[in-house]
Amino acid sequence: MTPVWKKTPKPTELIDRVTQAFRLAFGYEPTAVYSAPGRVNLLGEHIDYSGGTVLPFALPQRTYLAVTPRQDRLLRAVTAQGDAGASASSSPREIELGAIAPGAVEGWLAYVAGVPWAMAQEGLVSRDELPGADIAIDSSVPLGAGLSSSAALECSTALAFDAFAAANTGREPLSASDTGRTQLAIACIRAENEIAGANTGGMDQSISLRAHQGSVLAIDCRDFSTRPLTVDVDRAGLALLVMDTRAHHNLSDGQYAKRRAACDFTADTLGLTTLRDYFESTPTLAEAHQLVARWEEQVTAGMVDLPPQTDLPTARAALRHALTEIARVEECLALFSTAETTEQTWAQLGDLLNASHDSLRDDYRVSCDELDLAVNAARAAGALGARMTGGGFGGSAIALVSQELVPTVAEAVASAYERAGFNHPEFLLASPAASAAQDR
Ligand code: GAF
Repeated sequence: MTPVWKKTPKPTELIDRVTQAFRLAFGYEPTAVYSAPGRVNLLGEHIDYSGGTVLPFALPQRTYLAVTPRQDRLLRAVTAQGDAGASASSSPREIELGAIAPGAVEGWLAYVAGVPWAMAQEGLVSRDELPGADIAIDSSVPLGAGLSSSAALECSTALAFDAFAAANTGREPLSASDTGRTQLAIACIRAENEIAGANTGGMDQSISLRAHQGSVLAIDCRDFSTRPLTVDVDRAGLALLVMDTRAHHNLSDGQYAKRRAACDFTADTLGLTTLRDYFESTPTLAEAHQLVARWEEQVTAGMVDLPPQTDLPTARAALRHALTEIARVEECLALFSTAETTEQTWAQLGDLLNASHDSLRDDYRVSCDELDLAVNAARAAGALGARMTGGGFGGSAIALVSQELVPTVAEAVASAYERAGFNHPEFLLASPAASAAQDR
């Protein structure tokens, strides 16, 4: 079975396309174009909301916004994409800035409208500093593929409204500094949680606004401090193959929120702010397993106040995933703490990716048949390691593969999908790209 490779239009093509879409929708020229990237997470899945460190990097695939601020407070937006699985809107959708509130906006417009609302709620702008806007959207980040198309839309919107507020007040845009970008990321998280209704952590917005070109970014989600990490797969003759299962994932259908609530609740019953705080020092896998055992003893001794209906095996498995994943990231950080990598470094990274997937599949239960098949077929065809990336329940998996094996692995995954009767998967090679920026 011949694998299908995703085609990513060049940035200049997308900038022209979104500019043209703006002209068609609104009948005049946009004043600026902004864009923000999607992401792949190398390791550290479903632990951002538990205060763990995550290891994402930005993709070259980006969401583009052509914009013009308005004289009034009306927001009008048109998109070439629409919601995952739905068709694009041909005529603009609109809402007054003053009407934006939790529950008031549905679908893709919530990811746009939520941002100026959240920027005002966070005190980053006063309500009067924000004008309405006309916006056209186009994107090369595949929707519903677990590559963070929602955050790319929020973060490009944040750059636009940040620039409007800066122009109106004469101050520097927040996007000019990493501290300002962190504040914008926090507003985007709030937009996603409160207006779009997806109770996600902060990984996706942080990487989209704060990525370092060429590096993985280690984000400590206790305080969103970051440090770039060199994971130079290319120099080692390796590649990171992204396998989009084309089984659409959706983070606002309740499954994601359930997992997060279980972690928040468990931390709470232990008197902790996040599960990361259960570790006494730098997390290790040995300590992660000891802590799970200690928790079980405490539960058995009645020292943890759990409601009677708590499903203990599920709660234990979720705790085990969170703690071991937090520790796996620390192992990965140690592996890449020196500039020199050996074959063994990459083999160990492969093992960490495999262990992460197995934990997400068996303990945390956020994988699905399509993701497991991609991971298994890639491993069997010679990948050093493979795992789902992002929220799961569909979306994409990644495989660490030697460059000469890429066609073989992609072919093996495509053939396995054909035999299973799944949608044809689509492939791309990922490399760390730049953060959100103004393009025109
Ligand atoms: C999604 C969420 F948006 C992130 O916050 C993160 O929890 C991820 O799933 C899982 O690691 O992308």
